[in-house]
Amino acid sequence: MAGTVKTQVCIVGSGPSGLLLSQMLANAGIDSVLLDRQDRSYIEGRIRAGVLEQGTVAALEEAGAADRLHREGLPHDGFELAFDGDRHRIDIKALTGKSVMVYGQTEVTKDLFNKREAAGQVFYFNVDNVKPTDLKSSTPSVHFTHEGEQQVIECDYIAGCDGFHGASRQAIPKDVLQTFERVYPFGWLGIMVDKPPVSHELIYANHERGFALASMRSETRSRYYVQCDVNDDLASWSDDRFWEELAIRLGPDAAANLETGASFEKSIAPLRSFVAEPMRYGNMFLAGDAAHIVPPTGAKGLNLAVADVRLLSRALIAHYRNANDHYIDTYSETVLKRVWKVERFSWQLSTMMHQFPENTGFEKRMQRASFDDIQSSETASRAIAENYVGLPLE
Ligand code: RFL
Ligand code: PHB
Repeated sequence: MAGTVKTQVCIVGSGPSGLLLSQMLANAGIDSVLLDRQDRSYIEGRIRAGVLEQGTVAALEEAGAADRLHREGLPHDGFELAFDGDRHRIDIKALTGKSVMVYGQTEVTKDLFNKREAAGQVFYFNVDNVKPTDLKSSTPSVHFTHEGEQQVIECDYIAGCDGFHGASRQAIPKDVLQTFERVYPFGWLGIMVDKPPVSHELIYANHERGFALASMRSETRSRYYVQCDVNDDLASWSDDRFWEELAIRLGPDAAANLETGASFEKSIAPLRSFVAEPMRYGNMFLAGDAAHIVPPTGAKGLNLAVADVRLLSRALIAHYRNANDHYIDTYSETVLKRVWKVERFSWQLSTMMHQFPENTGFEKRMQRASFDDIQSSETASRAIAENYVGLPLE
């Protein structure tokens, strides 16, 4: 199907941001077209986030895509911080009245795809050479190639939901776009294993050999991470080496319950903090990883993407329903205020919980003092808990 197609909103990127946006717009009677560089099975297979804030769950409920999440997700009322084997539980329920839900990004994406496909959403997969154009005009368009043919989507608005390596952010002129970045001098080696989790709650551990995280996807499937060199060869990380390292870093108390086995996924992810400003240029909006990246330490990436989409769908719905452009005009400013707070939290927790090669004894003692402060102060624990369960939308 080559040629020109018209729609109200052209959504570039069919990850969680793009899918949720299309669902929220469809619920309000607004048409969209979704395009992605990959295909559905590739997108569904990407193992990434695992912890959903209450606001994210609420957004999925509102979208009508939360039935399976409520059946299969694991509500968590707390998590642990560990420092050289000392453990401190952050009781997020007691401190904030809220909880979080453990449910994989793979499952969120599957649920949203199922809903969009059942509703007849127009998708273009495996597209190439994506180019958003005429962003300042009232008739912007997105050009791309699909199955060897040149294709154009003409629309009122473009939503750039195409992740960190996408084309949307690149379409903003260099003299307008400002970017802010910190690349961390290490990565996370993650594995998935079909064994019960070492603990029923997550454990974030700082050990002199490096960070470790014990997480899960279900009562029978665990997700574990250890800090590693970002250039490490995966082949040098046998399962045996991984289990040995994880046990040391979690400490003997936690490790006593560790059930090991053959991993079925193993990968290394870099850690980065990144923000692009502004998040609107003419009639194109950025949402999710297209505009910002957080290191995974606070479990914020997917949640931040969903918060963006909630604010973007509100803006577009107010425009189409009530001819009210207030939320369109304030989108970038409103979203960025929240983004920077979440960036701060993710950076702070990452800084406290990892071994940095350049750290001297001074920084190491600062890390320990931060942990001791959280352990002895309910106020300090509550500050962590409030960020972990998710800040208000605005
Ligand atoms: P995504 O998921 O990257 O989706 C973007 C989509 O855009 C497509 N695309 C293009 N399409 C058309 N044209 C182009 N030129 C395109 N370029 C790219 C891509 O194929 C893709 O389908 O962004 P989105 O939707 O904003 O969602 C963001 C989340 O995926 C992300 O924030 C989280 O996964 C981050 N993240 C984590 N977040 C958490 O909340 N908790 C976690 O535990 C967590 N762990 C992780 C993570 C991200 C990881 N990455 C990026 C490797 C672990 C890892 C390993
Ligand atoms: C995960 O389960 O993949 C996970 C959980 C919490 C994080 C990061 C990743 O902070």
